[in-house]
Amino acid sequence: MNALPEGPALPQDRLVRTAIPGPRSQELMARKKNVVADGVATTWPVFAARAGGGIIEDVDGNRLIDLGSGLGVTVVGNAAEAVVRRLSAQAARFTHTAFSVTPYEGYVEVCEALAELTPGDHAKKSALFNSGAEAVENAVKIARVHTGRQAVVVFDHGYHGRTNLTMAMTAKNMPFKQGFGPFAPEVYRVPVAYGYRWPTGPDNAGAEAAAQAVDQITKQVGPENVAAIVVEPLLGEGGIIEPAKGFLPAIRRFASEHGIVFVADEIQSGFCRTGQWFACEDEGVVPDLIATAKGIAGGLPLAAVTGRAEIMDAAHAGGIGGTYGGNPVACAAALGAIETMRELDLNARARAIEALVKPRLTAMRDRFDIVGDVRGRGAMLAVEVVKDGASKEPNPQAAAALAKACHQKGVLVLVTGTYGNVIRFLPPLVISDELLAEGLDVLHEALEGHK
Ligand code: PLZ
Repeated sequence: MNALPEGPALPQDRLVRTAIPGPRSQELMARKKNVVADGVATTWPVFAARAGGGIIEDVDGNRLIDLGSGLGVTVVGNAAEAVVRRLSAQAARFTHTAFSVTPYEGYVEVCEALAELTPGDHAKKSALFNSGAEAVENAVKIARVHTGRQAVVVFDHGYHGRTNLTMAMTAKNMPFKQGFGPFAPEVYRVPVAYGYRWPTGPDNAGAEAAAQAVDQITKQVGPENVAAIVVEPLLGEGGIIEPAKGFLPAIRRFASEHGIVFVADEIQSGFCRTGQWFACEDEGVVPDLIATAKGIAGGLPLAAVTGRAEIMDAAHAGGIGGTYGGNPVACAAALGAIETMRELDLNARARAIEALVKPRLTAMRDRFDIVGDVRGRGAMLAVEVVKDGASKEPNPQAAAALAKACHQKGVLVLVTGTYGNVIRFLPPLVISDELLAEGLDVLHEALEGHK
């Protein structure tokens, strides 16, 4: 492709010039060990010096292919031109006033963009926050005050954050919850349509999982007690699980029938990642509220809740907010990121990435018995690693070994999933076709060399 405007200054090629991690990274890791809490772990003991396009350059001068986007954040690439330009100009004017004390235009402009870009043509309003978890918490607060109800329904394999309420909403215990309880009450978990592991097969998963979820909500919670159903339209940390067709529309219908606020957590799947502005558009699902973060601001901490004006307005004045939410520099970055997504048509680019990567992953599945499943959309793709195709038994050891082999050759892939056996690909959308192909070559070699 390379239809991108003048490429970033950073050379767009893989270069492994030291052992990985190199000596300088090792030195920094030793310093980290002394002063950074052990709970803050790192996927890869390599320290960044520069990043842009599809490359992270480390402090030893190695250039690594980035298939992770810093946990799915840098959709527009690192240090994207429009992001840097706009945030620098804003930082020179002022860096903070607190929107709730002295407002500024950038916040309003971001909310205008969100009203335009999010699904549905109803009147919409937004509130801005700092992190994904904070956005999810606020979506729940708004849904509760709007409905006068307390219960929150979430799904198997769901991930919503690390704060107390969002830990309760997150499915996986280790490492996210272990030892950190007690967790917030009134959170109920129901099945999701995980096609690959659905007992009666992927074709039945959508309808059957929806029926089970509705049945459990009805019997165990009572729909009249449910404030919100919160779902990731394409589950990220749980293992890039696309709910089987029909599942999301059925849950959306059930929510409408019972006055339940349907909240889409698009923190990982939003902003062109899946080839659409938001993943829920794939089945035409219009959420009442949508939580966004990550891709929204090109790497600056910003998050949002956007939704039906009458729901968003339910909270009393001063009921939602925070010191930094919608920071002016982060808002400027968001406007730069959105400008970039539009200008480069990153939705089309995400679909082109899928067209390039998915057939290669499918070929790996056909060749290697430990590659059990290939899934995802756009630039949110994954392979699920198993002991063998027949048993589908999760194989987290092999997933970790494959990721490590890729890391040593200078390709950053992320391992995720409830069973720790999913290798996921969340590249920046401005990565070149050449780097993507080379990253896949390295994974292919790692599979060849496994065992
Ligand atoms: N909802 C769907 O993916 C963050 C977290 C990784 P924050 N995902 C990456 C880790 O180990 O912490 C995420 C998400 C979805 C909510 C969140 C939370 O967003 O910005 O990390 O709070």
